Amino acid sequence: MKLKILDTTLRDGEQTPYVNFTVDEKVEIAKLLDKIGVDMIEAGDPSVSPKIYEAIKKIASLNLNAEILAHSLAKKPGIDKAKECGVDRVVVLYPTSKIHLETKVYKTEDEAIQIIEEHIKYAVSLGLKVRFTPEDATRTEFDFLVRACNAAINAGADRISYADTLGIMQPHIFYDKVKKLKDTILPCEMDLHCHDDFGLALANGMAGIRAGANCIHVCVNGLGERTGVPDLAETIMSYHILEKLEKYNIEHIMEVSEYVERASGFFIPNNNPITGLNAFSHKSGVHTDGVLKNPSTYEAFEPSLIGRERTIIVDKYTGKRAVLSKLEHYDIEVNDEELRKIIEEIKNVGDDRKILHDTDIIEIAEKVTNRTSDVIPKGINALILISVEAEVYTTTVVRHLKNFKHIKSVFEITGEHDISAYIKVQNTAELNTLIEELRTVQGIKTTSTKIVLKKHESNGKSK
Ligand code: HCA
Repeated sequence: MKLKILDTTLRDGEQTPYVNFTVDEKVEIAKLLDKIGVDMIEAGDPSVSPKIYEAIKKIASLNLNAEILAHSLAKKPGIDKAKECGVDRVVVLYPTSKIHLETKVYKTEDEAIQIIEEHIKYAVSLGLKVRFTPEDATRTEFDFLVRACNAAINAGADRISYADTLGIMQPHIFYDKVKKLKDTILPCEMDLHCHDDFGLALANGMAGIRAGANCIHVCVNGLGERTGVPDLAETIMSYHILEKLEKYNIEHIMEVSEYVERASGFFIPNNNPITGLNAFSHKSGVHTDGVLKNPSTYEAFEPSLIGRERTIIVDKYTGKRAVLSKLEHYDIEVNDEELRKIIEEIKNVGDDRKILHDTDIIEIAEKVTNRTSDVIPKGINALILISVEAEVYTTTVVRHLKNFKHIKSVFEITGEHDISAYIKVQNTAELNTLIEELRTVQGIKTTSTKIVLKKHESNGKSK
């Protein structure tokens, strides 16, 4: 299979509501994408802002292995800017659906063809490779779509991006459409740009690749306009595991995902496939029993392939084997009767509380066995006391802090410090990273971290 992956985190990904990257962040993301081995990086539309222009130019000068693209409307100044940035390829975007032509750009079909031809010829005359994107292609009347694509190819475009701009395709319909278009237009490489409005973007993309296209557009963490486009990690792992296409360096997938998560402030839901916190966590007694005997019973692939670890969740759903494995993890030895009582207590506490942390399990074991254990549980709770610069509005800093994944609550306080943030992290390394990141927040003068040893609820229960 000749699959190519184009990552558009820096273009469509930055069109995600409330997401903006700095130039340095864009350069770093491009380098991380290149480590994974993506074939093309769509670095942005240089006409949008001076910093986007600067970032594209910097990325184009890095000599990465990936082909670097700039997006442009069918306008000469945009194409000129792409050329100035030194990219390998420019994307000429023009709408082709009736609704876009008649109610957005007010052009007839003939006028559209003339604009497409003129701008692609112009880009080719500047020595640029060209991809033509017929925007809203999946709602474009077939004969006109063929006319527009052929005009673009004749003018010098060597790639067409079949854009499902509204994300309205279904895999079986998209398969037929891609096949018919590919079989009808002049020979040309075909990209698929599928939006995820119904959660079908990756499925549509994979169907379109089967139908003869050869490139899928993705964003790290599924970013993109509205609900985004296929997630880079999901796409690469689907091909790697399900289609046995082992072309990309999957060991770097988490690195770019975590970096983009921090830089975008757009957090990955726990149940996200591949990159989500729960992707390799097992909870029910039946599942944990199976996984502890043979991980393949409930895992499609070994999490260490992408540098992740399996987690066994212990709560009221948990069976004997999982509790034992957790106790063994902390070197806590128990006999059969103690184990039975620990499980019983876990079920009672689990019925009352939403989450059981490892600290709780250790505490239950100590109570049941009457022996104290000298162990450091997973998970750290801490209070970070923050002082802000005199000229900074404290609420602005608070608003910023609320976007941090590990910060559970933030208070504006009186006294020596201005803000108190309650945080939960997995380990000291995560705590360290969080503190480092807090120090880069504009307006934060100092931080002082207090690790929580024990949290007491008002009803007297300790947590
Ligand atoms: C846009 C439109 C686009 C372009 C896709 C592409 C779409 O955001 O400007 O160039 O392949 O969905 O039509 O993202």
